[in-house]
Amino acid sequence: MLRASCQFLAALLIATFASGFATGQIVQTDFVADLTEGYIILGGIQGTGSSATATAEFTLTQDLADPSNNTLSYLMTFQNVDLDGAQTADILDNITALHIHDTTQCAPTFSQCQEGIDTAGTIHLLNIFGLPRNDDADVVVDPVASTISGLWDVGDTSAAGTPVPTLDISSPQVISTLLNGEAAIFVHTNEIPTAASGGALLTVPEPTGLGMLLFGLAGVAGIVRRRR
Ligand SMILES: [Ca+2]
Ligand SMILES: [Ca+2]
Repeated sequence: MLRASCQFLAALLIATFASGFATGQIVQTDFVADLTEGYIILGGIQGTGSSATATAEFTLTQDLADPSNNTLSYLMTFQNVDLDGAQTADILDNITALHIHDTTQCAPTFSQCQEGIDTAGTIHLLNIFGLPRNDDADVVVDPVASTISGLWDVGDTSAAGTPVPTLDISSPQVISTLLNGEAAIFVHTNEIPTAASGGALLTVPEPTGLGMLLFGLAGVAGIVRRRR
C-alpha cells in the first residue's frame, strides 16, 4: 500500500512538473457571471423590474508567448428572454443586443455614464449578439436551449466598435479588465433597452498543480502515520 502510494506520488510529481513545462506559456482562467437585475444601476436606481436573467461561464486562455492566440470562450443560458423573436408573441422580451462592457470606461458621448457602476455609456469590449452587430464569427444562438455561446479570438471584428473602437482579446488592457473583475455582460431587450439584466465576470478559484501535489503529500503522510 505504501509502495503504491509512493508510486502514485512520484507519478503526480512527474505529471505536475511535466504539465508545468508543457503548458508554461498557457494560462487559463475561469469566470462566472450571474446576470441578475440586481447588478444594474442606472441613473442611481438599482434594479430594472425585468424578470430576464441568465447564468454565464467563461474561460480565458492566455498564450503568454504569443497573445494573438488568446481566446475567451463563453456559454450563457437565459431565462425569461426571447433569443430569436419567435419564442413568444410578446416583443418586449426579445433580446436586442448583448455585449461585454468595460465598466471602468465611459464613452465620451454619454454624459450620464458613471464609470464602474453604470452600463449606460460604458464602452463595449465585444458585441456578442444583436445591435450593432455580432463581432464574434463563432457565435451560436440556440433558441431551443436558450443559450448563446462562442469564442472571442483575434480573428473577430474589433475595429470601429461601439460606442468607441474596441480592443481585441490580445490586448493587455482587455486582459487586465477581465482579471480585475471590471468586465460585465449586459442584456438589452425591447422592454428595457438600457439593460434588462447583467453581471460582472468574476474569477473562479481552481485547484492548482501545487494544490494537487500538497493533497497527494498529505494523503501519503496519513498512510505512513497509520502504518506506524
Ligand atoms: Ca418575444
Ligand atoms: Ca471568434
